Amino acid sequence: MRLESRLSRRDGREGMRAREKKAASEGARIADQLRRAFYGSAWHGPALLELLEDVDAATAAAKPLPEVHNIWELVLHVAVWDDAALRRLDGKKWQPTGLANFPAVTKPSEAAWRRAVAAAKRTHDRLVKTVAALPDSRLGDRVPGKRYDFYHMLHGIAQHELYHAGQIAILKKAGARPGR
Ligand code: NI
Repeated sequence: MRLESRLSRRDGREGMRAREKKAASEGARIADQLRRAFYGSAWHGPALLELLEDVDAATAAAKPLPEVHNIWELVLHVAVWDDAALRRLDGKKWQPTGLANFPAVTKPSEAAWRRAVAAAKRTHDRLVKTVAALPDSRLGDRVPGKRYDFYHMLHGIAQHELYHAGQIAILKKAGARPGR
């Protein structure tokens, strides 16, 4: 009996240590950065979804800067790259180009906009979950078809989300200009 309780105590301690180790894994740390870039609290300021909180379908589909993708297109594009990261982690060569890179917005409506944001969230959540569980040893593996490794790509995904989040912040300001 006593031995059994000692053993289960030890198992509990070891379980905790294993969990701590997992929480400190590089994958878990990158997953945290991805989560912050997308949902908040990011180091620099507003994350992607924080910027989208007050954006409706009309604002998302507007083109305040004619030569620049609109907010809706940027959200679809960010999801394309979260998905690309997942495919590559799955061992596939994947380089979205053309319409696969910047999908077209068809029939804008409030429901379609909500669906687009929800789909981007789902893809991002899948990526965060996958990256959090990634063994550190995989981070040094080369991305299929690329000269860089997964560590570089996954940090790049967080950078990419915030690069386009910054564009969305500018588009919101441009769209809110008086007289428009
Ligand atoms: Ni991009």
